[in-house]
Amino acid sequence: MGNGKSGIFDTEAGRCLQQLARQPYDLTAPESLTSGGRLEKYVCRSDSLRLLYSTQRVTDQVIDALQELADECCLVEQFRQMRRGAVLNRIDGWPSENRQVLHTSCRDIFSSSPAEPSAAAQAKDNLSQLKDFLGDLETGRISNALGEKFDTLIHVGIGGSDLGPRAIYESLRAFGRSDRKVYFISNVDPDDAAAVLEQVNLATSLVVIVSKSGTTMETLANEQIVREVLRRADLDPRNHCVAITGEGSPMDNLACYLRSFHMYDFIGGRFSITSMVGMVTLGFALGYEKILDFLQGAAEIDLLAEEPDIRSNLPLLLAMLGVWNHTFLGYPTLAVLPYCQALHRFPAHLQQCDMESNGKSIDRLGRKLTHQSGPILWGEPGTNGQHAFFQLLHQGTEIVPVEFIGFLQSQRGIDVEVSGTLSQQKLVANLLAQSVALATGKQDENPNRRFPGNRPSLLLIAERLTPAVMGALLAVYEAKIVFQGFTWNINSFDQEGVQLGKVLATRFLICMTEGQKRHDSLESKLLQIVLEKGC
Ligand code: G6Q
Repeated sequence: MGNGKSGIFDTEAGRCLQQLARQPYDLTAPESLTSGGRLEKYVCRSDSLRLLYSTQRVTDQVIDALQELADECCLVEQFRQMRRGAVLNRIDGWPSENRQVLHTSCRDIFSSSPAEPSAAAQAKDNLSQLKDFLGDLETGRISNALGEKFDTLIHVGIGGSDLGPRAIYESLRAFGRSDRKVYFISNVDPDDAAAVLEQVNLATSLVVIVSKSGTTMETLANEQIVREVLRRADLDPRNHCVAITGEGSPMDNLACYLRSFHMYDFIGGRFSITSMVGMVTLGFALGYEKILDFLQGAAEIDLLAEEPDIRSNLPLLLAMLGVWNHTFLGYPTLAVLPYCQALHRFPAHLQQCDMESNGKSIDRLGRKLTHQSGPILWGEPGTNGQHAFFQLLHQGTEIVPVEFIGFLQSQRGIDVEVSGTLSQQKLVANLLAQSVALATGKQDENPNRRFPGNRPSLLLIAERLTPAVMGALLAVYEAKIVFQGFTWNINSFDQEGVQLGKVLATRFLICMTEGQKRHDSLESKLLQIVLEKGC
């Protein structure tokens, strides 16, 4: 916490919010949404997005207290320091990654005075290398052994080296080049690679291997599968494989790759989409100009996130509404529900970005937290979800705050009027209906048909999901996660919690390769039981 206090409840604003949380705004009262100009008042704007939050259980007093909490925790000041290169990825007094957090530099390329000039210069340099590479693919200067152009890209990576690039690629496919295809391989399940490799023309495929560490078991295994399949097709893997990796990593060896792009310690995997981790694949799919639009959208939000007024700072407001729901009203999960098919992988990306960042139990001094850290995040696109889990959202015993994301226009513009309305209108009508139904509920003498209401939601709305809007949406969520981590006083930028499983998996693999030498070990006993045939 910027003020050195250990817990959110030690702050004056925290105590005030605890009081206010005893009697949150009643969304089920008559005219609860329309009185006092609430619908019009509770709207926050960025250049391309609008956040509508009248369906949250908040009042002006709550928003004022959230502003005070943001100020007491120095959230905006810490965000400014982050963008300027402060070493925020650390636990004071304990060995930790001890790194800067500069994913924002990847898009700080439009201003003449970037927040951290050397990282921004590096980002510009990488982009110019990428521009040349894409140009060479276009002209055929880089081609396969037969001089044919590459028309397919296979992106191999996992976790942060997969989820974000995949989610953004899916979200912008409508803007993709029709002459190019992109596939992803991530899981160490050999069927994942096999399913992709059996449907591509390997001869015209580029394989982009993405691993910041260059040591990730799944990615190295998948790389070898792809290389072997290339060799079996009489193709030289070196002429097809591109590496995206950390400088000096075991993969940073140009002798094995057609081309290498670098990423840096100061960009965490789950925050790396706007680095070369995402840009090479997106540049191939969309073209260079569109990735610049995407980066510009993100850059605009990074600047907005430095605005101190919560009512004008959309990512800060989103973050603090989340803190209100989770920390003060006590709702343990959060559903992000895009009413947009193109965003079908976005909740999966946010699941990693949010839960790996804020799923922590100690503060930035290594002390046990005295409050909850991040919520469990989940989601699926609407309207599909309405025919699945919305029953629980409306009538279940668990209250789940919802963040709806919607667009007024479709991406592809192909739509037909059925029963007097377009499908896009049906989509938006459903989105609005769900938000109102969750808030106001419905009385009925039949208890089975009663909707309790008071289930908070908000709407993130834009005109159309373009590359620039997607960049903005991504940066909003990245900044939200960072602001919440600062509020909960945790280090959002490491992921020690994923290490233990990796170590144990290696022990099982050793057991598998060495046979059952150590018959008494847990690993050996469990393996024997699992591998027993015919069970
Ligand atoms: C993300 C995490 C993690 C990481 C993967 C892949 O923030 O660090 O999900 O991205 O484990 O790591 P590599 O890129 O090093 O292969």
